[in-house]
Amino acid sequence: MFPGGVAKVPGRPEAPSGASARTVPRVLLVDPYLARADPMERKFVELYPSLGVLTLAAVLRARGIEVRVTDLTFARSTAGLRSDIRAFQPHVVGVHTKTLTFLRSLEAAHIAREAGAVAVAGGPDATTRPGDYLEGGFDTVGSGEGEETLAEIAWTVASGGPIDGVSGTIVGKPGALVRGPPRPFLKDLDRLPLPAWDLIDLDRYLEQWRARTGERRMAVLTSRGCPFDCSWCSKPTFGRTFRQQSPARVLDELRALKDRYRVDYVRFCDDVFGIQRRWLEELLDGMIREQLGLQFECLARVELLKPDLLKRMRQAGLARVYLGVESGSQRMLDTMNRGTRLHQVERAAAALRKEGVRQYWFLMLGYPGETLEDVEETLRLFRRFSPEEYSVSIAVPIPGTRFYETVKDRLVGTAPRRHSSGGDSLLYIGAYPESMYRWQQRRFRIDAALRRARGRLPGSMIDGASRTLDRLHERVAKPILLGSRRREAASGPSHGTELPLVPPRHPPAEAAD
Ligand code: B12
Ligand code: SF4
Repeated sequence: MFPGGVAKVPGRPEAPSGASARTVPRVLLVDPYLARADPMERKFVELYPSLGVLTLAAVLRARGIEVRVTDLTFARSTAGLRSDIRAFQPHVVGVHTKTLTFLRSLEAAHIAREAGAVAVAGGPDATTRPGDYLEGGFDTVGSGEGEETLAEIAWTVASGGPIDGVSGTIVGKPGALVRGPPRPFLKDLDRLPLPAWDLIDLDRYLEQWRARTGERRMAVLTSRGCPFDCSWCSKPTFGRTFRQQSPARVLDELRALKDRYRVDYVRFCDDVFGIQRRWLEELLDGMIREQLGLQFECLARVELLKPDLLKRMRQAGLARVYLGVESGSQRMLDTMNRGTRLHQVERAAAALRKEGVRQYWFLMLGYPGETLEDVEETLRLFRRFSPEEYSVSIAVPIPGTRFYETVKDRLVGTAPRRHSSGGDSLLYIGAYPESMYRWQQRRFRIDAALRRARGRLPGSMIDGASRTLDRLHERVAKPILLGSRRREAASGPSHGTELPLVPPRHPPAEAAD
């Protein structure tokens, strides 16, 4: 079992010299995401700094802890981490983890421990599978919401105390994990200081956005958690809780971004933005009243986007909405426990079009129970509304979700492209072979390209091409691909237990722009 106190970890140097009850802790926070390592991200760059890291840093600083951040996002390698640790001599190195960055997180732990620091993993991936991080070299995992936990770890380490037993931590190894007492969620998000934007090169992020889009874009979070319960969704950090900041606190943050960093476009990163209508109206009124002149985008649920509300959102600067449409089949929406009705999708899509707001649809293929007729319904819906942008991903079973539980005995092969963003492989034995889903993805792409040509080509030509594509699907592709399922069944696909890669919740796999 993990022995606890810093200096007792075998094979590691003593805690940084002079640690005592009065020592001010030094914490280095690391975001190990390296954009260059992800081909998908390189292609469709969607770069924002991690708000988790920036909020943790701000809270630690407010507690009198010395904090620095090593953000590898624009780095060429992890070399900078070594030099930062050498220069700062932190007591604690806290690493923000996502599935995508697993191996680089372990490397960071190794570098931290070599330098005598305590390596702490936190964030969505370490919270989901703490054992892998502990086995991979971390001293402890700060599970779930991290502000209080990391502050307590920092003070404990700096004073030479043992860290096993700190609330919210997990130590040990797979099969023998030892959890500290549970850490209650923060009650009042308004008490969080503004994110520590000054600790990273924020201008680098803003400038890459300006070069791409003409706007200085930044991410803002107004709430934590989501009360809905879609069966494929993983919510490792905040679960089904829902807490939000007051509209006044959000306005403070928007004003600060505008005044200090000349931000003119905001992405609200909430799981679902504007869950409570009155709250949203208050925020929108504030944005209009204060003439912030910001444009914004958000992820919303279709049933919340009533036409009158949308008008107000537009006035306040709404430029783009991400919609989890997922399927054009009501039966599939119900199977996913999505909680939305098709007529709500149609109403929201039509209202967005009317208001001139760009819509980005998330669509999902391959969810258990889906038939080819369901896919046709999704394609028909997609054709009717031709969203400006979209992604069609193949459903990814994420551990901890009901979807994963349904298919966990049928996981297949190994997750391809370990370092890419995922969502384009079938990771379990589904109703059809992976090639069928890939072909279906292509149909959506071709169709979207045809619709984009509207205005340049006669409508009849576009509709004709669509029909030809459908015939090609029915008469050629479908029989061949269904045949390949029979061949696969005969030869027996290889089973595996590799952890599936990331979920299909985010752009930008196939933006149709
Ligand atoms: C906004 C967002 C994005 C934005 C911005 C990303 C960014 N740089 O932060 C965009 C759209 C660019 C994006 C991209 C991706 N995202 Co994203 N994203 C989110 C989202 C919706 C909010 C993130 C956020 O700001 N949370 C709020 C902060 C406060 O929470 P937090 O980061 O989890 O941090 C808290 C705790 O985790 C903990 N903590 C965090 N770090 C540490 C470190 C230590 C040491 C400790 C003790 C604690 C601790 O304390 C923090 C404060 O309480 C989350 C879902 C969610 N609700 O969290 C998904 C989520 C983080 N994204 C996810 C994924 C998969 C991705 C992509 C890989 C998608 C893709 N296919 O391309 C990319 C990765 C890009 C990248 N740079 O890493 C997954 C991660 C799952 C996993 N196990 O890895 C999540 C959880 C969504 C989900 N349910 O699947 N994402
Ligand atoms: S998919 Fe969106 S709405 Fe559904 S549970 Fe997850 S975060 Fe909530």
